Amino acid sequence: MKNIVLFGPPGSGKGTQAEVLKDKYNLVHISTGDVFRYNIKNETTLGKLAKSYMDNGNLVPDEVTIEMLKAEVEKNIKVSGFIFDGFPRTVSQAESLDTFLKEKGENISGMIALEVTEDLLVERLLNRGLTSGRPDDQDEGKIRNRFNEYQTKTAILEDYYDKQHKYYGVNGVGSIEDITKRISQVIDKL
Ligand code: B4P
Repeated sequence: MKNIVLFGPPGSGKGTQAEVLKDKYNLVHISTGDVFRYNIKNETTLGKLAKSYMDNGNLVPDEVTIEMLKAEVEKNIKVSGFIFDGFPRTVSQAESLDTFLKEKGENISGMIALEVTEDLLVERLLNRGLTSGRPDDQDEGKIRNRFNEYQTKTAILEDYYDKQHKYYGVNGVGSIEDITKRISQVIDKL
């Protein structure tokens, strides 16, 4: 199996690229952000809990997110691999994912990190906020808080995967097609 962690700060294009790559490589795309938003829309217990965190640009607590991720993987047995988009976002999530995959005789093939400057990210997210209806995209203060969460809890995961020789940085600025090509050059070698 090819199991890819698609990584990067908020708005770096993880979701955008995962949508293209899942078809190209026949992988199952799991976006924790999308699963949370689905639950919020349907007003489930999980959705009600996640909403207060997400609307303010905070991370949803690990214990909730990890269990949800495992359930999403279990729904898809006998596939050729996964693209994890927006997961892991903390060391605890990364460790849980490694343990969980190991129990299944699997592992992470590589982490592909999209690199984009913060000013461009703010511009992309505010732009999406004009049409997405997402409260976390409409307010620059909340967007900056998402970056703060990323810097304090998530960015460290680059070291986590680098130590396992699984870190691949990719320039995330340019056309969507060009970025897909850059990512594909990495995936093809995994
Ligand atoms: P997510 O839904 O994961 O998403 P994101 O960080 O907003 O964005 P992504 O990088 O996927 O960007 P996208 O392609 O959409 O997270 C939202 C929230 O969910 C978190 O803040 C947190 O509260 C919660 N959450 C999710 N996972 C969690 C976890 N594991 N633990 C705890 N909490 C969790 O692109 C953004 C915009 O840029 C789009 O408008 C797109 O069209 C545009 N764009 C993309 N590529 C472009 C390009 N090349 N050029 C120009 N524009 C581009």
